[in-house]
Amino acid sequence: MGFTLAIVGRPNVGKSTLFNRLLEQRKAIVDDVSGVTRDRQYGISDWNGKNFNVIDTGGFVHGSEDVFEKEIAKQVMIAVEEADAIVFMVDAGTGITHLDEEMANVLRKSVKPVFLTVNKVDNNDRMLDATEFYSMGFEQVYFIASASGSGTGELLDAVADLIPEEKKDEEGKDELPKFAIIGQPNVGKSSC
Ligand SMILES: Nc1nc2c(ncn2[C@@H]2O[C@H](COP(=O)(O)OP(=O)(O)O)[C@@H](O)[C@H]2O)c(=O)[nH]1
Ligand SMILES: [Mg+2]
Repeated sequence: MGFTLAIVGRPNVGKSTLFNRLLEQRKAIVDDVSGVTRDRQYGISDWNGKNFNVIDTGGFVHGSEDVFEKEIAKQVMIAVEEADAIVFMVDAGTGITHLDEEMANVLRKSVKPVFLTVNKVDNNDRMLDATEFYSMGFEQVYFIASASGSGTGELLDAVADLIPEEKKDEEGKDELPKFAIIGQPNVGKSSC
C-alpha cells in the first residue's frame, strides 16, 4: 500500500489545487464554490524518487452549520486513520476561521505527523498575514501557493523525509528478496 498523505482543511482553502499539482494532472475539481469536491479522491505522486499515495478530502455543502462541522470532523478523522501523514491546509487570504480551529482541535489529538500548510501565500504581504497561523501551535508550518507551486518543494521534502528509502543495490536496481521459495510446487498458495 505504501505511504499515504492526506490533505485536509475546510472547503475552498486550495486542497484540490495542491492535489492536482502533486498528481500533475487536473483530476480533482477545483472551483471557487465551497465544497465542490464532495468525496475523497485518491492519487499517486512522487517526489525525490519516492512514491506515495495522496488523498484529497472534500467539503460538504448540505445541512446546517452543525451537520457541516460534524461531517468535516468525520472526514478529518477518516483521513487521519487512512494516512501516515496529514497536510492540514489553511488559507492566508482569510486568516484563521472558526472551522480551522475546530479541525485543529481534532488534528492536535492525532499521533500522525501534521504539516500545517498555509496556502495562498502569493506575495510578501500575504506572508506577513500568514504568520498568525503560528499561533495554532503546530510544530511544522509551511507557507505555500498551490496555484503557482511556490513553497511546495519544501513541504514535499519534509513529507518525503518520512518515507523510508526503497532498498537499492549498488547498480541502483531494485534489490530482489534474498530468499528462495522452496517446497513442492502447487501444494498451496505462496504467502510471499
Ligand atoms: N490566490 C490563490 N488562490 C488559490 C491558490 N490555490 C488555490 N486557489 C484558489 O482557491 C479556490 C479553491 O481551490 P480548491 O483547490 O478548489 O479548494 P478546496 O475546496 O480546498 O479543494 C480556487 O479558486 C483556486 O483557484 C493559491 O495559491 N493562491
Ligand atoms: Mg476540493
